[in-house]
Amino acid sequence: NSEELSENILVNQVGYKIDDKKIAIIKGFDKKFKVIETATGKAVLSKDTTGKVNDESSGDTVSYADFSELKTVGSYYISVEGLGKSYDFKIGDGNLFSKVNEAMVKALYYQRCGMALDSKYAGEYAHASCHTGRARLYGNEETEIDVSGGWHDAGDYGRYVVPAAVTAADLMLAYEFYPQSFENKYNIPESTNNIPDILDEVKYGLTWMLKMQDKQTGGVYHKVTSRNFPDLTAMPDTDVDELLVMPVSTTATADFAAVTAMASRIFKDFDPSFSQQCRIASLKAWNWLETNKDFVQYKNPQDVTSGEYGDSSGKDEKAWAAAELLRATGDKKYNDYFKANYGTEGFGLGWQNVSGFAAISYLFSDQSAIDSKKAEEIKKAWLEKADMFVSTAEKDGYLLAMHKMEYTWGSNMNVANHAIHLLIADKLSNNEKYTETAANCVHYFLGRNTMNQSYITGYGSKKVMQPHHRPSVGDGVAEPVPGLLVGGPDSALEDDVSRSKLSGKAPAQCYIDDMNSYSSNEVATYWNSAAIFVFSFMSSR
Ligand code: G3I
Ligand code: 9MR
Ligand code: ZN
Repeated sequence: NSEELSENILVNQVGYKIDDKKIAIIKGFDKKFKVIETATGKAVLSKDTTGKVNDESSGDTVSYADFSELKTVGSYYISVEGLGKSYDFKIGDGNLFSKVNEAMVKALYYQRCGMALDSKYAGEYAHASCHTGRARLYGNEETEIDVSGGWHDAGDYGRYVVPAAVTAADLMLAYEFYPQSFENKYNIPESTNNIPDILDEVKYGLTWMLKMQDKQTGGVYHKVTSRNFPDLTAMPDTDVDELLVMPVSTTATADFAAVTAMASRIFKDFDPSFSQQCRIASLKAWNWLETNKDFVQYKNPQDVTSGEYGDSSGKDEKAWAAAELLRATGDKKYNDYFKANYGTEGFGLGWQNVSGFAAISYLFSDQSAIDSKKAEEIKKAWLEKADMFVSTAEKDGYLLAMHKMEYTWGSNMNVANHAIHLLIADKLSNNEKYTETAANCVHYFLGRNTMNQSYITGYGSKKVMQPHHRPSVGDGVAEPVPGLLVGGPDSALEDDVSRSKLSGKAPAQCYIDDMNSYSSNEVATYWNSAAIFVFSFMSSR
């Protein structure tokens, strides 16, 4: 029966924009496909597939059903004789993606710590306030400080400065580059003020981060967590393990300096006093970096097993701080530091390598103190890397700028970060190849992948139902908290479920929708935020 659902016809299960390229990916090599209108069952297009690519990351041989010429708004599916049919999808405008984008921003509200989630905003995901007690400084029995607030990092309840800084940075950049995508309100407690909701969310995260700074030295504590991860069924408000504030690190302090400098600029008109507070905190953190030139590395002591977010270098973080402080203040000394210390170092946009954020800051700065020769060099390297991504995607079966080695823990962040790189490249040097390749990230997240799986909770036909996310496990609600992007395939198989169920699979297939598979199915704020940048682009046109 050709009308049975096929796992071999892969589409963006949400949809495609009217004027965009519209491609379904077919596992195997079938010559003919049809686009069927869902309501009538009538074929509106009948065509030959193209291409035949052996995809290294998935082990699949794929061909393409290109129906870009179909520009009628509606609901459809793809049908291939002998194979069956795809999930339904829509053809529509940017609204298709702005809904998902809003849910992803709202998901950060659901991650908030230190306040009750009222049912007025959180509906069935409401819970009482959590982690509001004072936390003890590790190794200092007497001192307890207030570090309440911020976002739960991921599926756990730890709050870590390094990934939170990246989350805030992604969100601010999304707002700066695509402000038109943030005109709607998301029903959060701050929705009635005059600040865009996405910036209210950023402020929530940064207000906590400001508390993580040691007022005396300006250094920033690495994290506040319990010693060990709580039980998977623990709700935020029932997790009452003792909270520990772990020591100051170079990476936390430099990321903090960068992101508070950025906020001082972005909040200048919206919230002058918050902007000023961020500026002062940033300068103080920089001062710590100047007086503590040797790298202070964070490592979990033996008795602490919560997340580490370790790093072996603070070079990229410090360069990012210098770039943001230069952009915020115009002070030439930051340019001197940046020029002397910044190589491009891979243009990372993740928690461990932040050199890409440094580049973006330097390239889009309007300060006269920047060195135009240095900026030209960086721009050239940025565009070369973008061209490399385009050519990788042209060879990839799923049209992604992903090498098979990049399906590591949080591979979906790699997918999104490559798209961000391409979108920034397009801002530097307009090129349709860049935006088209970036859009493939969204198609991949929403189901056009070898797993036929939408990786975002609440969206798509085959959507994630069992994320490694404590509130979703513990709340007794069948549907997980919506708008969360999971980590995605991890070929290193870093949990027991993956090891027992996925061994031998191709990298892009090392994914399982199982709540115990934290290495493939956990969520994290900085995966969401990276995707938010890309979805902001998709909803902006
Ligand atoms: O960087 C290497 C790369 O050089 C190598 O080629 C590749 C081969 O597998 O591995 C890469 O390292 C991986 C690294 O992530 C990439 O960033 C490691 O295998 C992998 O173990 C590591 O995973 C991190 C994980 O914590 C374990 O430390 C994730 O990035 C990070 O997102 C995740 O963060 C956790 C927090 O600790 C706790 N809270 C939840 C959060 C999300 O799962
Ligand atoms: O829930 C934890 C998750 O947030 C982390 O990313 C992951 C890796 O550090 O660890 C999870 O906790 C597991 C622990 O490491 C081992 N025992 C089972 C825990 C999950 O319930
Ligand atoms: Zn909490």
